[in-house]
Amino acid sequence: MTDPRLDSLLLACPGLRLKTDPADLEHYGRDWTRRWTPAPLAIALPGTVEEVQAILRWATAQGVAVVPSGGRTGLSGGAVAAHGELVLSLERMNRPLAFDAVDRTLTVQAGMALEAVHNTALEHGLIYPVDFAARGSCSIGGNIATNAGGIRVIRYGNTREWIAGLKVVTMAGELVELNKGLIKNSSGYDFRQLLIGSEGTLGVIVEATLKLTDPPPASNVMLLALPSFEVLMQVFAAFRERLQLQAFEFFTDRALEHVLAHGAQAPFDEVHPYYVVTEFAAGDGAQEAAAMAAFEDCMEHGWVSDGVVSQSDAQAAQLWRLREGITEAVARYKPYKNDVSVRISAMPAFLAETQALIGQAYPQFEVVWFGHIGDGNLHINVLKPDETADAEFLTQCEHVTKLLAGVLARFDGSISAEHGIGLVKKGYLDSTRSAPEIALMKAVKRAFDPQALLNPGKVFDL
Ligand code: 2HG
Ligand code: ZN
Repeated sequence: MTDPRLDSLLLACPGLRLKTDPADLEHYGRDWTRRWTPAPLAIALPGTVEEVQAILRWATAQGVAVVPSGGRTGLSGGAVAAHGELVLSLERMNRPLAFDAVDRTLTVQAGMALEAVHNTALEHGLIYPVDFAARGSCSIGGNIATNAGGIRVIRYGNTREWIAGLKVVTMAGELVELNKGLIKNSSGYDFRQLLIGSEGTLGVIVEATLKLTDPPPASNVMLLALPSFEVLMQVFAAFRERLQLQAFEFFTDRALEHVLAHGAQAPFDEVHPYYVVTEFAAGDGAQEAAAMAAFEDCMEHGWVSDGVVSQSDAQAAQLWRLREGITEAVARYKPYKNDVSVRISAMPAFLAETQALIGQAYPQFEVVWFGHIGDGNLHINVLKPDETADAEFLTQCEHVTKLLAGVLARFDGSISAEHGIGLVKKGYLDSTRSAPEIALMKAVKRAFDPQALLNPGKVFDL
């Protein structure tokens, strides 16, 4: 072990598992953004809450910066360690701890993968309903730290709605229990909600008590082809009026092209400019009839040009793949990602304006549009042209984001709907949050972490 600080860490936390191999530093020092060169001091892999406390006490005493680390599937650089920080990986703390049938809660360690949480809930006949494509690799602690959204927000809300309690270790090494699984608790500030979405800047989440609910009946998935995006909201209204929607997702022909090139099966013989994937309860005659009525209504109005409904679970998975496979299918083009939201009602106007703006400023760009349109959340992926150098592409994309931030400010939208601010969007935070709000955020950060050692430089610079 080369750095003497690590000897003192092992004295403070005897038996702590540490990794310092260059390959490990590289692996744990980055997330899915791939923009920064990882350069952590070392990787600490505690196995207990007490070890997390000892690490943070040591870091505070030594003035060492710490980056909390889950599955590192984030898209905003929130888990990047590029400046000699100690990475605190929760990956060994990945077990379910307790299930309570009366409270309908599942208490888990923060390093548990979302998919493992889903499976454990199902073993008890219940579901944890937050879901998205990275389910196999992301960790529940990371989901909570970013208030992750995903494909079922329209039905169940964000991660925020599903957290009954948190155990958090502060930089002082203190363990705080937030809300303790209570449903009603009007005893002052709700630090649980403050920690949710704080992107690892206020404390390290070590355990979470998750709310569970009844599984929905089996679901049907319908893929719709749309002639234009102007009709998107009419289609949404037609379906939402008649059905309890579990998802309402959108993507363009460009997005589909990439997923097909990546091995998915074409859903229709013809190409259409826009597509929607929607999900609703199956095996319920009334829901199915309502879905058909909505579809026919849309066809009559010319809002929909074609459609297909899943006839089996396998076909439902195939249709979902067309939407969930987009991120992976475009990954090889090193896309610059924007994850924005506006009120649902403003979506068509916002889409028209931003499409025109980007098209005029950078006509050479291939832009892949998709997202959780039923929540007003759009993912805008700008693909890097092969001939453009990385640095030049980044400068151009930063300019695009600046333009986008201007439009968002006018629409009262958000520069990050569900991925977080991290490093990627901190320069644009003021398009969404006012100066007094940002000042309050900084004051809160100082109260939790006076030396600014926890995930420094993420969300804002102090
Ligand atoms: C999704 O909705 C994820 O698939 C990823 O939030 C979005 O890759 C993206 O831009
Ligand atoms: Zn998303």
